[in-house]
Amino acid sequence: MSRRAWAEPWKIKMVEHLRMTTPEERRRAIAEAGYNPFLLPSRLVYIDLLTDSGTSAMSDVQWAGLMRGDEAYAGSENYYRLERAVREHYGYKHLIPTHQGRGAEHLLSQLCIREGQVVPGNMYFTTTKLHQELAGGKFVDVIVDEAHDPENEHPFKGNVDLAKMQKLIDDVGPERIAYLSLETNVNMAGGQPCSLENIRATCALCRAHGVPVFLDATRALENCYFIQQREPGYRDKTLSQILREICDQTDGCTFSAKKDALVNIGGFLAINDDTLATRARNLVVVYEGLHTYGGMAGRDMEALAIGIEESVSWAHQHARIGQVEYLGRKLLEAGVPIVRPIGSHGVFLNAAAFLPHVPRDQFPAQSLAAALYVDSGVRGMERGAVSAGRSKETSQSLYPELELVRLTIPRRVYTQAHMDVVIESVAELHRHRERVVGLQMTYEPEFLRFFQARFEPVTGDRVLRD
Ligand code: PLI
Repeated sequence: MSRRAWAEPWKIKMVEHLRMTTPEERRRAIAEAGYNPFLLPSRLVYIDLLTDSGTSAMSDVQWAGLMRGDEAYAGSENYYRLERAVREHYGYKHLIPTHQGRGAEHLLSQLCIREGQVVPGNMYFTTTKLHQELAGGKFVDVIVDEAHDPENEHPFKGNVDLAKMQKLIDDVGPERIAYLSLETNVNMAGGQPCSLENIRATCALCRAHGVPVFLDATRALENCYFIQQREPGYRDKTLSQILREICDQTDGCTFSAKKDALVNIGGFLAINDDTLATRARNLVVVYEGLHTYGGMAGRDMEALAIGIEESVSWAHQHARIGQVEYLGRKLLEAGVPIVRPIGSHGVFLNAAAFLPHVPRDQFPAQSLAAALYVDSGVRGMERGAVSAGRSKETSQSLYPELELVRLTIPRRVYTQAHMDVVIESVAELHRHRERVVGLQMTYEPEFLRFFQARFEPVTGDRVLRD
């Protein structure tokens, strides 16, 4: 333990004013939003912990980079700068830019999945799984069992269960497996990392059977920080070195630049295989844009290239993950049930344990997120049964073991005092948890229902009783 306190390796140059709201305004707003925080106007949100996606504060260097945008339709200078940054830090040979992560997922799924194939992964992610299904694939979960247990303190809950992966290969045959979709710092498990030992063993197993491995590198650097902190042998390595060790095991990656890379929009597909890259460059022009911008402006690519350089900084990740740990530790001290170990990009409230009086089919996590907004204007996100959606085969609603509210921390945006406000509100709600009322769904969209579904309280007209 260091003897001295530490702080963020930056200072604030510009501020954005927040609007305070009254409880009455918030009650009205959440009712109008169908008790879905995604449908709230952000001007009515005080502390916005909906997501860490696209919500980072860019640095002065990134803002200056926007002025160097070369807005050429073809062959923008910023594309080549981005290509160099991706090659240096992620190591892949070919870069195909996309407008954001799901654009890359779409391309990869269309290129590599054939009807009837299975796509194993270390827990599902909403958009990733949907694109796999739309391409005719079937997602199969091969994450370790510990990931499904919010109390389990395993340091690498993102790991692939090698026995599950081997069994899948034996059961369906390697030719029916499109690829392994390997997510670093598994979002839906609570921001839980994979160990390099496990990544190496998993990739070796796949290689031995000719199964390609594509990384979801969206939060790979946060994963690298955990490896550096927790895995023997990595203390003296840089995050960039660890990142290369991970990427070098794999055939390519999809990437949402809106997280690790500290920009508000962007993404890419990066691959090593020349033939696949040619096919990807052909497909990207159909859905995203020319292969040297893929939906991003030149200035976006410049900010992203700089963001990648900034994201490999240990001091940055130490402060970013340190802030999440601060929030998590204080909530644990207040007796609030959260996913442990504390993850990298947010603190995940265990809504099933938080609200034992709300049955699963009344969406405890959705109810808790709505009640938290009413209490303090803090916006979190449901990550439970609503997010899981329905089974592709049976159309029945899925009830994953994890029923969570994610309090996601944007990078370089909020202060420790903001975290204290969140802690007070969550702790107070927990002390008076019987006030929270369950919800029923009144509108369900066909795809990714959590974004736009609407709800109403099962009794009375309030999600948070007085
Ligand atoms: O939101 P996109 O399309 O840039 O990226 C999709 C995406 C892919 N993989 C992972 C692990 C994600 O977390 C992810 C997006 N996550 C969001 C929007 C989030 O709030 O976590």
